[in-house]
Amino acid sequence: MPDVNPVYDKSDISLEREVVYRDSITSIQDVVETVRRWGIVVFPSYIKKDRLAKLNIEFDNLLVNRAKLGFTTDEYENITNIRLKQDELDSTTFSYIASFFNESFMSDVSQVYYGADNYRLNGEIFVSELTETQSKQTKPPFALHFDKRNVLKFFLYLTDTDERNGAMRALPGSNVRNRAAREDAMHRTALKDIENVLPEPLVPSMPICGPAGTLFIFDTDMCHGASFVKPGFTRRSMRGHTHSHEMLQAMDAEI
Ligand SMILES: O=C(O)CCC(=O)C(=O)O
Ligand SMILES: [Fe+2]
Repeated sequence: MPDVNPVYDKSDISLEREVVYRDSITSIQDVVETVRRWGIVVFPSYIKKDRLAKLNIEFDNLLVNRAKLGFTTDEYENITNIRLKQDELDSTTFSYIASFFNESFMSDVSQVYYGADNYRLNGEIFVSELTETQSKQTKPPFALHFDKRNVLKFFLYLTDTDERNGAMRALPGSNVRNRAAREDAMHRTALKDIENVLPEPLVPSMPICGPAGTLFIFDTDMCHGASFVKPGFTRRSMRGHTHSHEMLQAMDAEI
């Protein structure tokens, strides 16, 4: 059983699009307040076509050359996930990725979210391609879950994304109670042993859909999980992982 009670109070959660989607970039305060309250904020078409095209070229370069580049790569269940370390990334060859994940918008958000000097901005960048999901998946990243190790994620879709090609599903508002449950579990259990998978369909969710260039910012205490990818479809994405120093220390202590 998960460490968290799967029955959420209706007044704590919302599946209304308007609650978390924004038509244009809003203030840092709105972003931080929305992520604190609902766990996620979504900016469809955050980046424009020309910049998106450059990011896609760098994405292809990473995928093709992944064996030579020296980063850890996970390949399973039709997922290819390259785990970039920002401080080891060649910022000349991959200049668009490096500058995207260093934007002042992201550091301004992180600074207010975690407090000045209490975070590492996008220390890891995961570059992922999902193709057809072969069989029923019952584990993260597909199963609805919260992350055992809490992170603020800057998640960018490089392809138009909906439920057919793996849109991330989310339960806005579930972060508040999950956070309490996770922090409580952290005191009793090793991080790796925290029970973090939620039962579906008892726990509902909404797909986070958007055109290529959509950015969403989410706190991984919110219930989330990828949709299955249908035959012939692909999802490409990149996400920056911004940890608090406290979480980085807890992760170091694990090793
Ligand atoms: O790929 C997805 O849609 C889910 C990813 C996930 O679980 C995460 O970023 O923590
Ligand atoms: Fe996750």
